[in-house]
Amino acid sequence: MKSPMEDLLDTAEKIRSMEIRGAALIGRAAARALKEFALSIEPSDLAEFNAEVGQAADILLNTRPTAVSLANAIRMVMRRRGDDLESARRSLAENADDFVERSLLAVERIGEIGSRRVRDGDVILTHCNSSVALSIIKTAFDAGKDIKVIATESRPRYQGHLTIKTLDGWGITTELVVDSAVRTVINEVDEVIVGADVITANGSLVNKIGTSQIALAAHEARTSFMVAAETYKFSPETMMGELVPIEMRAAEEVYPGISEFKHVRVRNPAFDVTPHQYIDVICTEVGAIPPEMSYLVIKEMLGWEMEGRIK
Ligand code: RI2
Repeated sequence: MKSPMEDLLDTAEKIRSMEIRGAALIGRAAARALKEFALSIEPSDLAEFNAEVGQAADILLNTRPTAVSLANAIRMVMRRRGDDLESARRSLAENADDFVERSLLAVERIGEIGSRRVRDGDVILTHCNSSVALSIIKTAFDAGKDIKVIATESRPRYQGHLTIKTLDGWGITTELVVDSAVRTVINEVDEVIVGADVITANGSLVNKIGTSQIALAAHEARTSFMVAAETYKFSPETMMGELVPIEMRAAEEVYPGISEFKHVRVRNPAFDVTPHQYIDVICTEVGAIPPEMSYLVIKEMLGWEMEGRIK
């Protein structure tokens, strides 16, 4: 039998190594892991409970530095804790269940909202593997729209292979292209649909590396660029002026055996920033909004966060 901390470290390692990946999934995995941890530990009083849970939250938080879904999920799970040990334990577990439920509902709702913008006969280009972008595509397809998808490989981790597997399972006609083929095919595309790791206060998008080049190609070709993002992917920190840290991942992901070279290094940023000027719409569970409205989403939906930060 593993200890509660060993179980939590297992989940943290799965998130770090990307066995569990995708901004929404890591948020839900962190919420579930914190709940299990809180229900399994045996602290002697509330102070000890808070200290142990706080330590567990920090471990999860440090696994993927860019994804604000992780930070927002953890904060939502940790808020409003009771005045005694058992009520604190209970409210943490309830908050975790509530987060998971609302996160799953958001994916469904965004599917409905975003799919209304997809027309019969459209060709959609998607990058990486976003469960929320796929929800839009699936909802449009289930509504009887005749659509075709172009999916990028999404090097270096090839999340595009996960995307084509899912699309194939749904019976959606799909074409796989290398990342550098986007400009060649963009004139055949009616809309780009991508997910999000972070939306900043000014409406910019932080998403899988390569997204910003696609946005640039779409902008040049006058192709619509749609982002699918739950409200907990909006970053309150950016409202306080903070910049989003871009996760740098291992060189081996790009070139296994790179260490044999003496004069070559690999740079492997996992994400890039797409300026809001290149985004037509962000589909959230509270509506399809222009990127410029991101500030309001943070204020209205994540307002509780600001209260704690402005003294
Ligand atoms: P959903 C992924 O990051 C991709 O960048 C994807 O666009 C984003 O999370 C959102 O995914 P990674 O974990 O939450 O592959 O929409 O680095 O599933």
